Amino acid sequence: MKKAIAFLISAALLLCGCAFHADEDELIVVGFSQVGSESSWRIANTRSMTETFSEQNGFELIYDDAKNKQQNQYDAIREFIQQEVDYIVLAPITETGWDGILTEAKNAGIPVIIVDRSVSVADDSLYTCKVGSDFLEEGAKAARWLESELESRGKKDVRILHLQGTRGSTSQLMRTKGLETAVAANPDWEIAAQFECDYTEAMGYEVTRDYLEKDKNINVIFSENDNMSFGAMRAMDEAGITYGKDGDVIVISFDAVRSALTECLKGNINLCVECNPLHGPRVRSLIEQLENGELPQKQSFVEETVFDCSTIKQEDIENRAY
Ligand code: GZL
Repeated sequence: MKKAIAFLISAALLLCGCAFHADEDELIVVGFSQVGSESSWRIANTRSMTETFSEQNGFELIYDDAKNKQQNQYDAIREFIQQEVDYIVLAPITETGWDGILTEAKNAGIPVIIVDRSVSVADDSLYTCKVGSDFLEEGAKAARWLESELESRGKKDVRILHLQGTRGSTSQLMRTKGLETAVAANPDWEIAAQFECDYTEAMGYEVTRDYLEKDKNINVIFSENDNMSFGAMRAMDEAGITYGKDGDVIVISFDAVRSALTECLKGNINLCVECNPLHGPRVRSLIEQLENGELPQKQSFVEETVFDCSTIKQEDIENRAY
């Protein structure tokens, strides 16, 4: 209840433009509901959050791994409310299904910060702010690169095997939209098949292996994260299909974790689209603004780039933090 009163005071002070500072000696208690540990990206994201919200930095972090189940995120948020945390940070597994639980957090007077993927709620006052990638731009970047790559090869028609991430997650919805928009604009492009592979290497492998048994006429693999790409590459190796810079199949991959950039440097992945997981400092900055009685931007995006196998250098990899 103490926290709720503090939040109401801060909200009131905020409305009259005053600053509200928690007791400087008290740790700021943050409840963080994480999706799971499905990918290299997620591991790096969790590390960034746990390293940032340390006691040394003035925080007490209560961390929950939802193991890719939304119900576990509901349970974690209710636990955070019971423990009267100062802030709830949610990395939502999918976009929908959050109105009820976020209303409970709002009624408890606990600010909610959305990180990474987004939520689709009827009332956006249910969360204070969100920080993540512009996933539609990521998808569009990949599509623009494919258009120019095909043009440089004097090739127009392609058949695309599309490996999708967790269905209904913002990253899947928007990367898919980026591709499908480009396919609609390029009549000679065909999506031969789309499969949900849940961002895991195992599913990327199994789905690609099974698909190639019945159809090897694929020119592009559009894989919505690096781990699924690694699985698809293993399946193509087994099927005797060449890929990458000098191969028959173009591989487009998202996240750009170090192991994928290494494959890109070797010429095995044609394009790595960066999706930066280092959200710890970004979320901390949002909390510090709120602690100082400021109201952060509702949505902040992360600057990201792409890596092309024909231009990537060793030092691009050495400078990477994940
Ligand atoms: C993107 C993130 C996605 C990554 C996957 O921000 O939500 O989830 O692309 C991860 O690697 O599993």
